Amino acid sequence: MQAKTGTTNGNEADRVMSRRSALGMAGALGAGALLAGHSRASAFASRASVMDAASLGWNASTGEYEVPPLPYGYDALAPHIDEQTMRIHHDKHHQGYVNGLNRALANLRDIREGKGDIALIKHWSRELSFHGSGHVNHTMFWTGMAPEGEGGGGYPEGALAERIERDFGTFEQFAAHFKAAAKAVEGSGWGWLALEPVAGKLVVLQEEKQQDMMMTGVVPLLGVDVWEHAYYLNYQNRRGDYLDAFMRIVNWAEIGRRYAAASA
Ligand code: MN3
Repeated sequence: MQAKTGTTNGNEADRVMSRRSALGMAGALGAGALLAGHSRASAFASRASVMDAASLGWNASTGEYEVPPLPYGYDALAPHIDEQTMRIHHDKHHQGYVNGLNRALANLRDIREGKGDIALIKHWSRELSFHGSGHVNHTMFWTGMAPEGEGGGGYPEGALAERIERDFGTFEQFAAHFKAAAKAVEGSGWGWLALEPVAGKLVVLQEEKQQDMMMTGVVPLLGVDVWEHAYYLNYQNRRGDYLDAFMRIVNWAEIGRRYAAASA
């Protein structure tokens, strides 16, 4: 996804865009073209650096996505998230989203080439949105956590901390808002801290399933999975307890890096 910029440093922006892998898949990450050519294009050009192709598991030689390995051991987040939950969640659930994403892309390619059933284009488009978002969400989820005391927990620092205070009042008010929104997701879904990059404003969003109710153009920064598969073995119906535990393993350095990349 190449975008022309209307800025005086367009060559630099184009170079950055070509070096980085633009995602263009999840709605949350795919709206850059909307503002390409406008004065704020630079905000979107930098958005891709929240993740790169390798960290998203893109295999250019096969043309398929793969599940990236966890950046820590399966038991590293215990007792907040137990080893069995991590194994099932990463190896089975996340793998399922990647399989569904690759299957949707293959079926849409077949339709384009006249080998598929064009009557199913709505089905495969929905599959792409659901599984593609599931892959992006989980990839950001794993790397957005770290073992408590080894990068996990504590507080954001620097520019992110300042922006949280500007937009939410205090960190505690943000945390209460974030946990309440995630706890109140109806059914399966996610809680997100995201950046609306045009105004440079942080927002908290509820996402249902893997993709519904996000806000077009926002850059996701911190997501918590509130599907029951994420916590039920340990917490059963106590989603709020799981969210309290999650806050003790947030990798704020990584979230701060994402914020810096998204707002550069
Ligand atoms: Mn999940």
